[in-house]
Amino acid sequence: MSMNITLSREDIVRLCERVEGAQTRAYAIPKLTDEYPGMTIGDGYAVQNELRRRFIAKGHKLVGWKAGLTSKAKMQQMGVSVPSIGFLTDRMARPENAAISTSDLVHPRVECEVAFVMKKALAGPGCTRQDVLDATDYVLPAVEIIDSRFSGFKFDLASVIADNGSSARFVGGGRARYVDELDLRTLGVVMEKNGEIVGMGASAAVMGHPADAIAMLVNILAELGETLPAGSFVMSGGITEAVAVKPGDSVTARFQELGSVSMRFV
Ligand code: 0L1
Ligand code: MG
Repeated sequence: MSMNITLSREDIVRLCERVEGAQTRAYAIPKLTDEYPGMTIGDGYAVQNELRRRFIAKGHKLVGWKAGLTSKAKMQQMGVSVPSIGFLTDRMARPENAAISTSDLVHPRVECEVAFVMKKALAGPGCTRQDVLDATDYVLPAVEIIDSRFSGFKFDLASVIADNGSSARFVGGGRARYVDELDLRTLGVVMEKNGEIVGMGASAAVMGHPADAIAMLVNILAELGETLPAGSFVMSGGITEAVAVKPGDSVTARFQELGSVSMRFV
């Protein structure tokens, strides 16, 4: 993946302010490539890095990272062909069974994901599935609430990366397990909304093995000059398509071996 940056520093700051405004005040904006059709993936990460720098300067704490667009279902749903990464902060975390406000979100969708908590730091390039498994403290089930800030969820890869991979909220819970007790490729997952099944899949949908998505994430971090610290919370990517939610909906993600995670939207 080329991290070539073509935008000027002024344009990066301008686009970052545009994304930050849309995220913090919950309104939709046109995809950034409408104005900057030549935007590259490297430009997208330059905007995302500036956003991370600003949030941290305001006191938000970086707690981990997420891999996005890692399943065939997701890539088809969104019309893209390369995975992406985004950062996670303490402000995005919600407890299990939380009532999650939608008034500060544009058009939220939920995804079932396997989350990894690291006991050792990892650095790319060349990070492998085995490196990830050796560095993992435990895995747990999670639901990611994504919220593209782009009108109609219409975007391209450079825009979605600039929008921090549509990251908005996340809920971890269920039962934490050690990776050597599980076959992480074959975990079944069922997503229920208001008691009805709205999605199901197996964890192999995420790049063949969720730990491969974490290795990919570590290797992208290396291209950005970053490493994954010990203690990080890392989401490996949606196993099924993302499902839209609105106030009044309750969602339960049931994972084989890992228990379930529930929340409701208000
Ligand atoms: O976590 C994800 O896979 C989200 C990636 C961004 C695409 C979207 O907003 O659906
Ligand atoms: Mg996701």
